[in-house]
Amino acid sequence: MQDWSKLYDAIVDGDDKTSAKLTKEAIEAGEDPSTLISETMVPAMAEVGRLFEIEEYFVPELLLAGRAMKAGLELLRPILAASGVEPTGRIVIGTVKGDLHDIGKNLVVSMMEGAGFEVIDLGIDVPPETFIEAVRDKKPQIVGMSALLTVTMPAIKTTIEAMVAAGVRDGVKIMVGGAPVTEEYAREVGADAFGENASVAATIAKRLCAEAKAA
Ligand code: B1M
Repeated sequence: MQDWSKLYDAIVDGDDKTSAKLTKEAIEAGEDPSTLISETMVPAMAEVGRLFEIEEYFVPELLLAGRAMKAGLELLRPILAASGVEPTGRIVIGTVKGDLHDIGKNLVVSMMEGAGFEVIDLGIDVPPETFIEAVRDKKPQIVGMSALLTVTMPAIKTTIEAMVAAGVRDGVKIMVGGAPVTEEYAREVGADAFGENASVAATIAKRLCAEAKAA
């Protein structure tokens, strides 16, 4: 892979125009989208998080960095999706209630699409009722929930409990993820799987889907 540190810098600096321009150049240079994301773009967002933690960055910088990351991801998404062949299965996914972070979730969506899944993306700040409605309407094999804040992580539990109460839990596999979420937490709240990152999530989704279809 070529040196794409300027793309890294563009994301850290929150420069969406340069991020898009350099991502385009990387595509034209034939870079593998997954490698570009995992080795350049995701580390840039981790650096943004570090700068926020040490109070060099504040919310406006987070917003700008998020926008710069998205500008690049939007260009890579169709390429990731095009690598899929047969529809592998259907996934309903969303960021849980109270949580506005969607960059990681969008990455998961792209990787799932790349793995051949039909993805119904419910967006951010998704209340339990919307997940339940989507399960009833779309009949997915998998429901994915993302949470990025320790204070919104409990919404995963609440959503699963609401799904149980509504009688829609048993027909689907549930995968959860996001920075504060752990394997242990996933087990504790009754999810079927924890996805540590987007590419692992796509691999696990294939297994879950096969299990759901076999059941
Ligand atoms: Co916020 N934020 N943020 N933020 N933000 C974090 C998460 C934080 C860790 C920053 C920090 O303090 N270091 C911190 C949370 C602390 C905590 O709870 N422990 C934090 C905070 C505090 C906040 C606010 C409260 C700030 C404030 O207002 N004072 C506020 C909350 C708003 C809300 O949600 N209600 C807030 C707001 C924002 C912005 C809106 C400004 C912006 C989001 C823009 C957007 O998403 N459109 C933002 C950003 C950008 C971040 C950081 C810097 C980057 C997040 C990100 O995109 N990471 C973040 C710091 C950090 O994470 N280092 C931070 C890159 C992304 C690729 O990784 O999302 O982890 P991630 O996704 C990974 C995996 O987790 C996994 O796969 C992805 C790809 O590999 N994954 C799944 C994710 N979902 C999955 C689902 C799966 C499977 C895998 O299955 C379904």
